[in-house]
Formats: sequence, structure tokens, C-alpha cells
Amino acid sequence: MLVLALAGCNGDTPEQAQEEEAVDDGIRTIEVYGTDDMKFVVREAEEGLVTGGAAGQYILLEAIEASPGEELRIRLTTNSTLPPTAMAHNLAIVDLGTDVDDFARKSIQAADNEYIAPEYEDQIIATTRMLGGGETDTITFTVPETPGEYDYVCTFPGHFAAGMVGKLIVE
Ligand SMILES: [Cu+2]
Repeated sequence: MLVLALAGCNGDTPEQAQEEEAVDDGIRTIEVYGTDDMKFVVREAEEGLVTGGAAGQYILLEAIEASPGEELRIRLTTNSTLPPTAMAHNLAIVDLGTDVDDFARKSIQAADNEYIAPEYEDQIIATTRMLGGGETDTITFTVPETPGEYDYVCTFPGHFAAGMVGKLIVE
């Protein structure tokens, strides 16, 4: 990330070319990490994010604020050295009115469907893949037009119960 931040000052270097995997297309991008503590975290507080206390070198992410119809990109990375059968994360945003407890509980059984319960697929606004340690997935989606607080959860077994949840606040 440091190289990316400095690239504008350094001109075109081979390093810059390698590091600049993220194209600056103007879409707001939120870098989220999933930890072994079963929490969604970010590197630093920024406008549009509701953050909580420190989580190691990171900060707890509690909510994402967005405007109706906004294009939004979420890039989730799992920080773990554990095998993916023991520790993996996704970030699944569900529609208003979804019974998120039931969604999470049924999704535990859906290992062969990226831990997304098939009967809830039409209530998913956006979801990353299920990511083992070191893996990253990026989702780009249009924020719903209807204001409200949309739940997002990690559906890996036990993680919803451990508090790996948050809100997409559309206002
Ligand atoms: Cu998780």
C-alpha cells in the first residue's frame, strides 16, 4: 500500500506497474479484512465507515455508510495462517427484511454452495466468495435505492454467532 501511495511522486517505475493492481476508476473502495478473532476490521477509520475499538493493528468495522444507488466496491481479505477448513471468511450483504439469524444458521449447512443457503440466494445483494487465509475477493455492486440498515455477515460456521456482522447503512 505504501508503494501505491507514493507512486504518484515517483513516476513510472516497474514497481509501480506491479503494485497498481487496483485501477482508479472512481468507485469508492473499502478494504476489509477478516481476522482469526472472527471480526471484520479495517486499517484505519475513514469517512463513511463506522468503526469501533482497536483490533490488533486494525480497527473494528461496525458499519458502512452509503448513498442510495451508489457504486461501491468491497475488497475482503482473510488474514490467517490456519487452513481454510478451520478459518475462512466471506462478506454477504442481505436485503432488508431478511431473517439474518436464519440465513446464517442455514448457510452453515451450505458448504457446497460457498456457505450461502440456496433458499436465501434471492435475498443476497452482494457477497464475496468464501476466502481462506491470504485470499482476497472484490465485489462491486450498486447500493440499493431503498434507505435502511442492511445486514452483512460472515457465514462460515460459528462466525455469525461470534459477532462477525455489520450494517450497510443506506441514507
Ligand atoms: Cu468469518
